[in-house]
Amino acid sequence: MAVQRTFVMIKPDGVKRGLIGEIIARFERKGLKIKALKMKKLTREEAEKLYDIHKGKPFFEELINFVTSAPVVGMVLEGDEAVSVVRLMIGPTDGRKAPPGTIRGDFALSIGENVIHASDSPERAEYEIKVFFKDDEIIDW
Ligand code: IDP
Repeated sequence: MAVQRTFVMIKPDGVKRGLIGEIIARFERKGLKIKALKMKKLTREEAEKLYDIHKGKPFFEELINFVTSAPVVGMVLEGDEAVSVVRLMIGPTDGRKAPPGTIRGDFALSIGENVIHASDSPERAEYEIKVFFKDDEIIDW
């Protein structure tokens, strides 16, 4: 058993469409533990840090404009193999190709505005958690 932490962020489209509760409920029902939870409006600097690996790609500007356009909700989830479990639950990037039953499969119809972000490795999770949360916002329980 490998207990991991992962970073999840409900993107502006998910917040604006009123999907916060629906999405959090899925993670709670799965048995993942919420160790931190916060709504915030990302600054451009924070968004660029969060998505630093995509700098230079054709969609980078569009992505930064999108994730800074309205509030997002970030969370730290903990559980056995949390990184891969959450990636399975959110589905592939393109909402049009994501299978029904996944979050993107059920709620997204776009590759850019795809409702949710989740870290793709434990190392990336630790980096992204630090961009979004201060140490004392993560609760040990
Ligand atoms: P992921 O969110 O499934 O990990 P990544 O390839 O890491 O997907 O891309 C990060 C985010 O960048 C995506 O979730 C999406 O919002 C945006 N994105 C990725 N590819 C495209 C694209 O081709 N056009 C527009 N936006 C894109």
